[in-house]
Amino acid sequence: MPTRIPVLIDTDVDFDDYMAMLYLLMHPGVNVQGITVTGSGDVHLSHGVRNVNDMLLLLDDPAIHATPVAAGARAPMIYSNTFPYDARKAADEHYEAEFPGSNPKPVIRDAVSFLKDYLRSCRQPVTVLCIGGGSNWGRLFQQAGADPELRRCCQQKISRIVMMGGNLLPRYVGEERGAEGNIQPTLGDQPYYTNKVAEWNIFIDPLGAQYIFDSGIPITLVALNATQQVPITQALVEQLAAIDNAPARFLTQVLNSSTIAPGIGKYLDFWDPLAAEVLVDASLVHTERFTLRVEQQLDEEDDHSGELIPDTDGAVIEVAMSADRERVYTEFLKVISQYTA
Ligand SMILES: [Ca+2]
Repeated sequence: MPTRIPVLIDTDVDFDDYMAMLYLLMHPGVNVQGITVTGSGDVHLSHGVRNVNDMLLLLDDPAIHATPVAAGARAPMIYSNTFPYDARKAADEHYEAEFPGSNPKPVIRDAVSFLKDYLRSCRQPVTVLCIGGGSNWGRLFQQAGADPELRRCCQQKISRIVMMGGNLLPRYVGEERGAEGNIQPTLGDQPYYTNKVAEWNIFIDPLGAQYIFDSGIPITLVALNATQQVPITQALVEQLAAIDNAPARFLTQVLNSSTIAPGIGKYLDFWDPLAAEVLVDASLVHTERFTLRVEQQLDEEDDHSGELIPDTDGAVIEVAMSADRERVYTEFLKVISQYTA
């Protein structure tokens, strides 16, 4: 039997994080080694940790129930931007969807220490799925900057980071391939942030993202340029609803919740699950290599913080610019429907 890909997931436990996490936990070619939670993204930290632990019970496998879950950052590395209150409340309450029970296993209190211990002791290189912004891994790479042994360990033990985040603006890659930021559409008629150029994961913690970019580890960035080609459609929700297992029922409840359903077919993309699928099968997207830096300067009047800027001195990043939509849907449904514990 071929070896399964060892994966570490870092999540902010948004609705689409459940799609990504369950996809990887159910994938026969993947072995999830640990899940770190950030409280600087959508969910609040303690709720996020509890929700991930309880989500593990959806899978009928004691080994999966015991997957280590570690609590990470409570705040970004820079600034204090947050997701909207309503989005955070919905995430805390796991979109009104039901878990089978309460997972009693203890929570690991320090995600960065957990990750360092894991990397130092693991025998096989691991792939990192970063779907909650850069606040946890950014802090680890900040420490690695002052610790050559840790930096070497990271470079030897992490084969790739697949990160959902960012967008390359039309002014850099042309109107047809460009993607605008996604801060304003989420804020509706209360645009209390002026930023029109960034994507949420990078906007929340531009410094964390920059530390990840500068880690020296190969990075695939699953950007809005690719995810906007794969909307979450009503047809997909219906196909998911037709699958008879606990994870599919949970995901259907999430997508049908009053907090999510109005966005189906409109502004909700296959953000995090696309990144999870790309981790397993890179041919689902077309990537191009850019050298990029993350704009750090926050300007309250016309904010560009979190903008990805092509810069010859920047970090080399493989950016997903387009996606094979039909294959993305098909592959997702296949893994969810064919799961056996
Ligand atoms: Ca997320």
